[in-house]
Amino acid sequence: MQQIQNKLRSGHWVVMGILNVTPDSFSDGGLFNQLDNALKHALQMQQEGADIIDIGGESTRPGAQPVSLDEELNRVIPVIEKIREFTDVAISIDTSKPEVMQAAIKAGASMVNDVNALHAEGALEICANYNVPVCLMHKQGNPQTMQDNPQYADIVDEIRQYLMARAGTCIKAGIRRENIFIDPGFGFGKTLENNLSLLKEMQQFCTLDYPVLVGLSRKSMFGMLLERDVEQRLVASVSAAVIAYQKGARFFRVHDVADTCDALKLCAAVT
Ligand code: 7PJ
Repeated sequence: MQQIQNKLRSGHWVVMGILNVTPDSFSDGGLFNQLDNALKHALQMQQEGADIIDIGGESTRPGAQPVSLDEELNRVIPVIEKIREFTDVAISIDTSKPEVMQAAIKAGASMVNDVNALHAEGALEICANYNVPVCLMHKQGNPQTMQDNPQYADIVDEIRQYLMARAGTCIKAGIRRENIFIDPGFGFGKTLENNLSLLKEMQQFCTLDYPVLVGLSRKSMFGMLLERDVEQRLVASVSAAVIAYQKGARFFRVHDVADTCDALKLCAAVT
C-alpha cells in the first residue's frame, strides 16, 4: 500500500481492479468454484497491471438491496484469505460496515473503500486504529432510491464542500491526512447531466488536498448517453478515464484493467 501512496505522491497513476463477490458475479456453483474464480480473476487483474484489488460483497448499484453482516463477511473474508495465500497484491475492502472493515484488514486488506464515507458508527475508529488508507466517496441518498430525484444547487461546490468536511472529520478522528483519498462518486445520486458536470469539472476536485479516486467503469451514465448495455461500455469507460486523467485524477477503479492501463500509459507518456 505504501508503494501505491508513493506512486500517487509522485504523480504516477494507479489502477484498482474491481472484484465483486456477490452471488450473481460468480454464479457457476459451489463455494470452491466461487473462491477459485475470484482468485483467478484477482490474479489476472494483477497481471494486467492492477496495483490493488477492490473486493466488495454488497452491491451498491442503483436499486440494490442491502446484505446482512454475516452474509457480507461470508462473501468477502474467504476471498481475501484465498488471495493472500497466493499473492501479496494490495487489497482494498469495499464496504460500509465497520465489522467487515476490521475482519477484512485482519485477513489482509490494507485499504478501506467506503461509498458511505465512514458514516457508520465505529467506522472512523476502525480506520484510525488500523492506520489504513481510506477512500471517502460522495453519494446523495441510498442505493435503493438515490437515482429517483437527485437535487443539487451547485453540484461541484456541494461535493467539494462535503468531501473536505468529511476529510476534516476523519483527521479529527485520528486518520492521517496522507491516508485520505476522495471520490466524487459517479452515479451515486446523480443524473446524467450531474455526472457529466463532475467529469467536466474534475480539476476542481484534483486541486483539493487529497488524491482523487474515480469510479467511472461501465457506469450507467454511459448507458444513458450512448444507449449501450453494460458489456458495451468499454470505449466510453476508458475514454472517461483518459479525460479524468487529463484533468488531474490519478487513481482509477475499473473492471477492464489491461485496456485502462494501455490508455493511462499513453496519457503518462505525453504528460
Ligand atoms: C464506486 C465504488 C465508485 C468508489 C462502486 C459500480 C458501483 N467505490 N464502488 N467509487 N462504485 N470509491 O462499480 O458500478 O465510483 S459500486
